[in-house]
Amino acid sequence: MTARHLLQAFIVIACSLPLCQCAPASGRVQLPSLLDATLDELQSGLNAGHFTSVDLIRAYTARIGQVNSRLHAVNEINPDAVSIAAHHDSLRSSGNLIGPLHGIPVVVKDNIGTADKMNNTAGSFALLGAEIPEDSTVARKLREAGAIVLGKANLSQWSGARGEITQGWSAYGGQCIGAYYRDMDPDGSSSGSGVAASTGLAWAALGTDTSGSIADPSSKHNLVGIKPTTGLTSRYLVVPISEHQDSVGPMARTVKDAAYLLAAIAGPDEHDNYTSASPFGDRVPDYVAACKGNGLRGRRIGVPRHMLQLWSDKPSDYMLEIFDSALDVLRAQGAEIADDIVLPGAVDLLNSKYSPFVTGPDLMVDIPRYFSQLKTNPNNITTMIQLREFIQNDAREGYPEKNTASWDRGIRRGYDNTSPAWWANYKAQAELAGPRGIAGAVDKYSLDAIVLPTEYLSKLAAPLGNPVISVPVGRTPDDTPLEKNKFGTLNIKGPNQPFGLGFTGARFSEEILVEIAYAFEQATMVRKTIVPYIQPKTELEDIVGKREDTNGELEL
Ligand SMILES: *[C@@H]1O[C@H](CO)[C@@H](O)[C@H](O)[C@H]1NC(C)=O
Ligand SMILES: *[C@@H]1O[C@H](CO)[C@@H](O)[C@H](O)[C@H]1NC(C)=O
Ligand SMILES: *[C@@H]1O[C@H](CO)[C@@H](O)[C@H](O)[C@H]1NC(C)=O
Ligand SMILES: CC(=O)N[C@H]1CO[C@H](CO)[C@@H](O)[C@@H]1O
Repeated sequence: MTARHLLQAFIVIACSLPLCQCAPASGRVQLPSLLDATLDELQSGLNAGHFTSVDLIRAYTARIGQVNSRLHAVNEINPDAVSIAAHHDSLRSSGNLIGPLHGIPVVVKDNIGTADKMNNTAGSFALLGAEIPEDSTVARKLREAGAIVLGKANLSQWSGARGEITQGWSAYGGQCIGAYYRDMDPDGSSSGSGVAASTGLAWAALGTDTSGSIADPSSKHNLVGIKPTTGLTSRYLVVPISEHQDSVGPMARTVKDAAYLLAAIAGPDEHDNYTSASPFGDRVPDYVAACKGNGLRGRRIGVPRHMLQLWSDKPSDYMLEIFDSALDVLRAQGAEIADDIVLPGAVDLLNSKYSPFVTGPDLMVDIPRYFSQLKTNPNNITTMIQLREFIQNDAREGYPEKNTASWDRGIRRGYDNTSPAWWANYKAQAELAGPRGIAGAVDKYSLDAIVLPTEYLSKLAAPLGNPVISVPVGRTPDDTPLEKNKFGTLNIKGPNQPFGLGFTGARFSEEILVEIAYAFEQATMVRKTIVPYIQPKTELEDIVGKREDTNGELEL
């Protein structure tokens, strides 16, 4: 262990004392800062009566109002949030807590259905005004854990599955922008979930992932993201891309908070038969308990370094240096690093020889199935051809500047996911991603996990729905030049750009990954060292004890 690491370990011990819980000498209660507030901090403040859930809703709503015209992170706010919070406050004062997330505001990506006054648009006017028969299963489970769904987060429209369009843009929500440097491309497709959780517009967010859409934006927005194994969380009444790859998961600011959210939403669902692949039945592991001291001791972690060179966009020297020092931290915490392991399927997997022929046909079947589940379908859309027609003819949808290339291809080729050609592709891809990919490496090298900078890892885990967890690890230096994305619309590189360390492993190995990620996070605590340059101003101090005037407007 180097001197630097000893210092780091010392700082971690000093900082992990629960300073915020103590009232300062002045006697005035110190309320948690909403940029970083954890569930434990919020719950202890709520239980102590320092603030209420109504205060939280008012504070977060004010914060959304302060940044949303620039960042476009939130599409809708739940008009009933204050009254729901008031109900949760009265339950709390009579000692009746619904669950671990009691009275805590969460935003969900605007493809996760909620049977309330909010729409579920996937960012498109094609779904505005559509009604679903009930809550999506994950929204229901959030509410059963006590959470308040405060709003719907912007996203890359149709989760990025419509065509060649800047990440984070949707017709309904506008262009979402990242908060860490000027005109920051927000990545996606869970862009608004990333911005909302990272700038403290809610306690945390749910995103969805088909091929990196939770892990990648979590990395770019300085968050902990968990893309659960496909089948650990239900996709019922979530606007889909691919039944074989989609997964709903947490985007939060700490590993423990992400674990709380995962615990709330995981579990079997008769409406999503992929959940019957879970080995856990009703008894999902205790992901919160997995956040304990020594989760790295004795773990074997593989590093497929060759995968860093498989992309046209190679990691910078700076990123490699941080990555190598992260490996030192893993070793110092007791893990054994199997360096330079080889995943022989990775090259063919990552050059997309198969994946468009798996997820492309899936969406042609799965999106119409979503429409068929609607209770009201205002535009009478039932097929992909009708959906494309709507998008191409409604001026608000930005066509043709924003195209429909993914759907054009699917319609032209008559894609469907039951054809013999589809199964041949799926089998070929599964061989690369499984025996010649993660499962093969886990077996051959006796690994608990595989680690890489998140953006080099997430696509490897996508085809067979392997889990990924991303933890903040560093940021780009202040003198990093701005670089435009391929559309010339936003900057895809720049200074102060956060990035994450990503871990993947066997399917349904989330408990181990949470243990590992928690131990790494506690040994490094990078999140709070990286600060967004756009931040909302309102804090609980500005809200607590302040009255509403007769119009329901906040007096600040
Ligand atoms: C949902 O969409 C309808 C338009 O169809 C709109 O009137 C309503 O305000 C939207 N709900 C919210 C919470 O914005
Ligand atoms: C799983 O559910 C889908 C959609 O509800 C259905 O089409 C499919 O037949 C089901 N598969 C099995 C094996 O039950
Ligand atoms: C959808 O169908 C209903 C019932 O047939 C009809 O009343 C309505 O006008 C249709 N809406 C559109 C936008 O075509
Ligand atoms: C809640 C909120 O601020 N919604 C906005 C989302 O973005 C669209 C497009 O810019 C606005 O019209 C909404 O008011």
